[in-house]
Amino acid sequence: MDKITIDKLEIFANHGVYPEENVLGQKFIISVVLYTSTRKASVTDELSFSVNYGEVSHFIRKYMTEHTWKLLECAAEHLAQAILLEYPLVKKLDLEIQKPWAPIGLPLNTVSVKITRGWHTAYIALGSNIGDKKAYLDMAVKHLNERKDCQVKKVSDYLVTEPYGVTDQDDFLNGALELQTMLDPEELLQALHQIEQDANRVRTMHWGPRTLDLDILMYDDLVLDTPELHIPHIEMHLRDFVLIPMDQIAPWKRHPLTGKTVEEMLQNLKSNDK
Ligand code: PH2
Ligand code: MG
Ligand code: MG
Repeated sequence: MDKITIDKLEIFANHGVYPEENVLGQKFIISVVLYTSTRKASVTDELSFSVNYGEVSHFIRKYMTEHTWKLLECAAEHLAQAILLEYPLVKKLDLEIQKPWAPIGLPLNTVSVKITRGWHTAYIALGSNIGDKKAYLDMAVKHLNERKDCQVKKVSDYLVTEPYGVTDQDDFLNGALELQTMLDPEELLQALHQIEQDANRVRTMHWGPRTLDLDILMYDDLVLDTPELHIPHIEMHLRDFVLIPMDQIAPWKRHPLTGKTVEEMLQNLKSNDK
């Protein structure tokens, strides 16, 4: 992607662990690389199609002087998120904050923290088979969308499905959604668990009845396996209640390991069932 760079913007602010830093203030030097497509602006010569680096620079100065954090890490994290929220054309950024006068009692050139942050696309499966199933799925969509670090981009229709696995339970209502998120996979899992808990989910038996089940299906083209989390979802290609709603919102999306599109996975599943 194209980049717009602001290099070594100097500001005076109060971030620091030592109390005197919060009172006296000191110099911070901020560099940011904004990843955005410059194409539309370059063919039209229209600033509104791009990101105004002057505006971003003033935004950075205002944001960094209106807040005080102890850690450079914390300042960088908040500033990165604030820029991503304020400038939707910026999909990703590299941000460095330097503190050349860090009062550590030794001479040094500078200290700094450098981070990369951006928006990711995740697909989430929704399921419920207890109580007001539609209300639970609607609640999940609403709660996710209410977070400023998440934006629900697409929601499939909901469909009634027979229970898969443990079949001696009520029918499910299933769906899928596309999410734009700044959360990393572990944080996203945490957020989904919190929403499941808010829906009064009790975890009794594996694959048992549940008010709300939220599973990460895919996260960008990431392949991740930890004891808590498998991305892509290990059984997504075997589940019509996942692939049918996914086929509505992202039929072209490819499984990062098999290379098959959602549409192909659904066709394969249908022909294997015959
Ligand atoms: N979820 C399960 C087990 N079985 N069956 C259907 N029809 N829908 C589900 O969401 C579902 C299931 C475990 O997550
Ligand atoms: Mg599940
Ligand atoms: Mg689950």
